Amino acid sequence: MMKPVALITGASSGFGEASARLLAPHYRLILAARRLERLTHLQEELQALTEVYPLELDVRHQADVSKAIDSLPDSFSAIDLLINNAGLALGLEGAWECDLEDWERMVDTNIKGVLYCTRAILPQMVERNCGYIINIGSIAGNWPYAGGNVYGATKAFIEQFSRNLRCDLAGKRIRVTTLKPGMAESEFSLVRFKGDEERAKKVYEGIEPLTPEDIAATILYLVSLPERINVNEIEVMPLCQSFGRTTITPV
Ligand code: NDP
Ligand code: 8X3
Repeated sequence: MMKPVALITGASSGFGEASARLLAPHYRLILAARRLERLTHLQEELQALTEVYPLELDVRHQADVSKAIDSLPDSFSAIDLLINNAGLALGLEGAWECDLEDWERMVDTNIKGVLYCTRAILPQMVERNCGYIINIGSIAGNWPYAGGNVYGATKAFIEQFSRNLRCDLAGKRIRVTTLKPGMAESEFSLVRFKGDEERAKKVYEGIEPLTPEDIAATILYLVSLPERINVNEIEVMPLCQSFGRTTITPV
């Protein structure tokens, strides 16, 4: 029997790349991101394990997303698992001083990108009455922190969108999960701090953050569960991370 097909957005780095490696024995893979060269390297690495289709895609562009999904080769056109993982945080400044373009990029990628991919793929899942969508949220969608302003809000959107998807999909054999990771070391901070390697490294100094492989293992766990189980939300932190008290600051 042919292996099912998984589409992973943001597969050129971090969680997406690690998930491609762990899912390769179980799925044929469509690996999407803007950096095609990285995807083709991953294809070479994984080709002994599975068929890989590298897809150069910017999830912010609806027409491109829709065209890419419509033009998949026949053997990849029925998608069983969609991992909406592509995303980013930009900056950590207060809301009054941060760059409006950063806010727009986060909304375009973390919200609109997820909407475009989901809307392009969901009809065929509904038609076949099977499928699984894993949306990568964040603890930042639950727990506010200074400088998390729009990033955290985009991830809160993901959580509620996923819940509402479940309502729309009631009675269908399509599962939806929000996976909410805590601090994990990937290219996330390098992107957030716009290439400032030193600042990015400092985020993880002296602590043991999650690794991309930890999140990939959580995804493998989710997809291994019997189809009758829908995990609505799963929040994962490194042991060193916990909750802060609310702050009281003299004004
Ligand atoms: P990385 O920066 O390592 O990976 C991000 C991935 O997203 C890259 O493959 C990048 O590929 C892709 N991407 C970014 N913008 C676009 C775009 N416009 N179109 C297509 N692909 C895009 O970060 P992580 O692996 O850590 O992040 C993955 C997800 O997990 C994100 O949604 C992030 O918000 C979330 N997250 C991360 C946490 C962390 O602490 N690391 C914690 C909680 C959630 P390319 O640049 O090639 O397009
Ligand atoms: C990434 C986790 O806490 O850096 O989503 O925002 S955090």
